[in-house]
Amino acid sequence: MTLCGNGICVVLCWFLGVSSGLRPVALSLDGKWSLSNSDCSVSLPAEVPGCVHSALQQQGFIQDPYFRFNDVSYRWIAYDNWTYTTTFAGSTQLRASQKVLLVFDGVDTVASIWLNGLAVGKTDNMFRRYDFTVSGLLKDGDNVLKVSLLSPVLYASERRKAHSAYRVPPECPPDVQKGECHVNFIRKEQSSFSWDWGPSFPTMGLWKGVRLEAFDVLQLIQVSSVPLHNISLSQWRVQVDLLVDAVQTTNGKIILSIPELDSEQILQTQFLPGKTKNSFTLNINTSSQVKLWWPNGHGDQPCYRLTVRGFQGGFLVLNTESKVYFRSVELVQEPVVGSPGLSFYFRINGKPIFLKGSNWIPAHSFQDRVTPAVLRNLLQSAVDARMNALRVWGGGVYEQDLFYSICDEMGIMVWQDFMFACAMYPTEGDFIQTVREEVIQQVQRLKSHPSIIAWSGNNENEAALATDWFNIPVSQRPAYLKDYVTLYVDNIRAVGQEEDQSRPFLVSSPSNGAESEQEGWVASNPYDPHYGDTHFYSYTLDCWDWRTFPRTRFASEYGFQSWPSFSTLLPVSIKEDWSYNSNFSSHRQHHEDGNLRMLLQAALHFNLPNATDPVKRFTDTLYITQVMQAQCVKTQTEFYRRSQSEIIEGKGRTMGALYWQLNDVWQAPSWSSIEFGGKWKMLHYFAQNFFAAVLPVGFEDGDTLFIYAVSDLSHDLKLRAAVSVYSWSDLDPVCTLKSDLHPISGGSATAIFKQPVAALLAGCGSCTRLTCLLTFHLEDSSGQQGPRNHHFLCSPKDAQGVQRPNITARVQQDEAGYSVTLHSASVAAFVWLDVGNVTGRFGSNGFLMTSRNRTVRFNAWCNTSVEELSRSLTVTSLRDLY
Ligand code: BMA
Repeated sequence: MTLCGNGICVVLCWFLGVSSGLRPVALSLDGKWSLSNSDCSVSLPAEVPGCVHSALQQQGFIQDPYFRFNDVSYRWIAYDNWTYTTTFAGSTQLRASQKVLLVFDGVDTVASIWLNGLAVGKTDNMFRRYDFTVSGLLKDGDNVLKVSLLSPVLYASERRKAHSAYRVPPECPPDVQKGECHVNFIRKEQSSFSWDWGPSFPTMGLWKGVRLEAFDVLQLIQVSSVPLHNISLSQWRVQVDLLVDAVQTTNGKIILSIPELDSEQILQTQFLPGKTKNSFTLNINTSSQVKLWWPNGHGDQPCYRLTVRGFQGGFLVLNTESKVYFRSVELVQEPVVGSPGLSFYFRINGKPIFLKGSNWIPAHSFQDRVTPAVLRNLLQSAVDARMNALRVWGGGVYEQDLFYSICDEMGIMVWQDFMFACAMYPTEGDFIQTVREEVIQQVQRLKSHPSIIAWSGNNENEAALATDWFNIPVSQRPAYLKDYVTLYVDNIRAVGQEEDQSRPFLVSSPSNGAESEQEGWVASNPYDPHYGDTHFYSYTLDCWDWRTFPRTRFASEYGFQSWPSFSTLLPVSIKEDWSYNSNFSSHRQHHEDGNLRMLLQAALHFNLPNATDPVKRFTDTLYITQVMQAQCVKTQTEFYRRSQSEIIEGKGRTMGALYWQLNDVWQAPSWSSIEFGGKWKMLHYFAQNFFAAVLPVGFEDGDTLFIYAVSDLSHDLKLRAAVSVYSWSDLDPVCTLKSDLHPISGGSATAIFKQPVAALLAGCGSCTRLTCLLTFHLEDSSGQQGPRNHHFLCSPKDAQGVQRPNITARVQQDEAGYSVTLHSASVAAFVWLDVGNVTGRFGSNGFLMTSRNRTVRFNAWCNTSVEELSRSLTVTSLRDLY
């Protein structure tokens, strides 16, 4: 079958002016503009697309905004108003066209737009595309286009003042975030006024392209296609929507075709004047075999080429080509035997799928720096950690097209939030109006992507109301509930569902799904584990104790903070910052008591660093926070994965584990598993194992050791657990045990080993909980299946017999790349290889070393050498800290 060659399937759109025979003209206005502040004391060249902060830095007016405390030093930028100006030549061809549109793909955020001194329009929503008709306003020769941006901070504050009838909380972020207030009053990236993992950089600018489009007949604004499956007829059809701007009523015919599926449809059509959405259906030839799109780990992601051509009186008036992928998605919420409540899981192409992954936040405060390479690297890292899903969180941005195209290609399922988070929102007419348009445009833009499997109205706003985060007086509660339903149900959901019926629509995350709807859209407890999805954070409870986790249907957020590595902090800090108690370390921490909580959690199981050298103590502390985070998230994720087939005390059948959070917006402590710049934290290396398709999970319940075999495969297996008991003081196992072979169905978690720890140790030399630890794996007749795992019988800080491993390392190069061969003198836990600022990643890292030698591959992302790697390499394990 011919698929879209090499993933390159360009969308071509061109439109012919039929009457004049002229092609429409598109004139890009991207490139160098000039920029000035309100009193013209600062003026400079500025790149479009781009933002004020980036322009100021590029022209040397400011330093790196991420350096040290610059987020606070540069606060003034967002309190000023800024004007972007460009001059362009107005050709006769442009001016002769029937219609000329000035198109902004994204304006951040509140602006008035002037062409040759005349006002052409206003903007108030960074998530919308704007176009303004400028026919008649263009001159021959030079035309001057100005975009005047209002300070987003002052605008938000004005809107807040104007909203005097009642509060729309929260007014301001907590002080520790050093942010700006009232972000909920402006339709802009909500985390740009600060978040608990990110700085306050309220950006301003033209963050997407600007151009003129001139045409005589019609212009295609958006083409989208959604495959729909009729199960009873086992037939596919593709619904194709064309958003068209026609100069006058245009009759003609449309030809839809997918040549590879031998499917074509010719339809008569009439485009009415102005902007209209026109829907067509292409029935797929039932004798053609449709290859389906599958999530990563469940199959391939084949795509087909769809062509749409429009003719008027024999002339081609539109011609576009795009990709179509076929898959179905259902969110199953139905009664569960032995459990009150409803199930909550996704069925893709009829197959129940456990979602494994994380939550995505903006990859930079300045979106103009999110390059294709940055996106590819992060998404490849997600896939390399065996994720099949990401949630695009509602406090950031609707990501750029490329993000979703890569997810399509890689099989990453996307749970797409609408951009509302952790707040109440106003519901005045103009706010609702702009939100409706935002939702229409975003759904039209994104709905062709098979990767998106669900829309979700907001992040945590149902929970905020239900559990009263903002101390709303009881008497006023009905008004807030009404506003909530107005915004998310009567508008966002209604508009979203009108545009796209092909996927489930959730109103909030977390929510109780269908049960929330029953309870009037705000459930009394949206965290109820018997329904929907949950978010769960606890920093004080012991994360090694799985009993503290909710046995939920679907864990869409959970996590622990850690610090990024020293090499990531280096470019934004100086020597005096390199201690855990420095002003810098507190400044970068935006979560109340975050630095302390990390150490308290770590101290439950580990000795904390006590080096006298201050820098070593600092880097050791960074390391121990990563150890703590990796182990905590591992324990919690393994708990969710092993809970997929069981109902215990009425709870279970967990079908999703999306930890908080995948990536970082800057160099600071956060819940991420990937540091700003792309370096993997220990957690990300752990994810490679805890998200493996076949995984052994070990845990204790009432002093009995259980090992579960978890399988995401489609076929059944027969597996046994093989357990090795090691003494902390010796690299040779004290004893080994094997279970019987057990049948393991595809897509299940099954207990295959059970033994009281005391009995196990009694049969194993002189082992005690303090002197020994366990490793285990799954195997069948063909050998080991899935990764090796381990289980500590006590906290490593209490372990007896732990030796200094004195690990030595040798870097080598062969045809396949680089490798590091380690030699250890003893059992070593959380062995961590770090090559500083040499970018790349190891095959595995943070592992438990129970052998004298181990070779680890290093995949370099840039040119390096054995010398550079040897020079940069440090090896740390738990025993090196104290
Ligand atoms: C969740 C998220 C974010 C936040 C994270 C960590 O609630 O939705 O708002 O960053 O917790 O606190």
